[in-house]
Amino acid sequence: MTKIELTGPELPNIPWEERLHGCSDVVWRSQKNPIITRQAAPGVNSIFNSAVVPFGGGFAGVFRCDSTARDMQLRAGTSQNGVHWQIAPQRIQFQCADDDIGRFVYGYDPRVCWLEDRYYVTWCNGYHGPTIGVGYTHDFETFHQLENAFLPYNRNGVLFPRRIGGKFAMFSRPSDTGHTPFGDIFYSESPDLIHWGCHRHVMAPVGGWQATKIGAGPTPIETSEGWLLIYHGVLTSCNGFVYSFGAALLDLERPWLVRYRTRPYLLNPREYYECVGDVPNVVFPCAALCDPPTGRIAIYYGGADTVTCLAFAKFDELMAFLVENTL
Ligand code: BMA
Repeated sequence: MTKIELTGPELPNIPWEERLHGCSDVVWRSQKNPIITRQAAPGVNSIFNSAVVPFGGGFAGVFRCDSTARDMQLRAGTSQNGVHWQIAPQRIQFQCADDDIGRFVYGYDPRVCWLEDRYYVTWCNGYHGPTIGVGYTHDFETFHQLENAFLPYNRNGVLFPRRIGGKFAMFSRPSDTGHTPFGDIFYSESPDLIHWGCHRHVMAPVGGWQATKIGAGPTPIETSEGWLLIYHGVLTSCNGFVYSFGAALLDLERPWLVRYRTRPYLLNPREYYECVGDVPNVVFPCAALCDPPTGRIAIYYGGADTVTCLAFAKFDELMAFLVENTL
């Protein structure tokens, strides 16, 4: 097999910590975890399941902040180093041409994707149940909201960072009104980011850590041999759901075709801040940064629905693990 290359722009200031001596994990945690706690913003119960991107020589992001009133909000944030974050004291107020769509009900689990000329935000948006909200920003100060991508009920809407076959592309996970006990990843395309169709099935739960439901995580990462998708999977234990994450490599031009998919998880809840919190036993990835020249990958994930954490991987090692441990 030809060597798989990470493509895309370089990011020399990517947050990075080497794997500790004696650790053989393919994905390892930051020693600074949790990097963001409720102390980072006023009136906040928890900051987790959040998305970051390179921005203006540093970093910016959209953060899931559940308030002390337990409203599920999105707030903007900025950082010089990707580790220490300034989170806005108020929620994002999207500007929207249609009051019915723009009315705030709740927003959670954001993803952020640089696509052509702006940063798009997708999130789980309350509109007669959960569905996929779509918006954009140029500066992380003013945010605009477009139409919801799908009918309720849907979650985990994740845009691709470029058009595929001339169309915008998104993963999503049709679900229900509650703590959905099922869930497959689907692919959809759109000519305009408003009208979505040509839906294709990508992956179903298969057993083990990914037995109950699965959902796309960070924006897919382009490689020479396909899209690297980091995704969460859920196991139903006698004590409730356990959220882990793994990875898959999907066909470049037809991303609903799965080439490789990890049978073992890459990271599962083990540390205190992943096992103890508002929802125990959750690691939930929503963003990844990459630096192609060094192969460094930094993964941002929520811990126990309470804090935001950081983990690291090396691209070559991750790809070798994926190929050697595929389903
Ligand atoms: C999912 C979402 C996530 C959350 C997870 C575990 O359904 O609500 O935001 O992290 O459940 O509670």
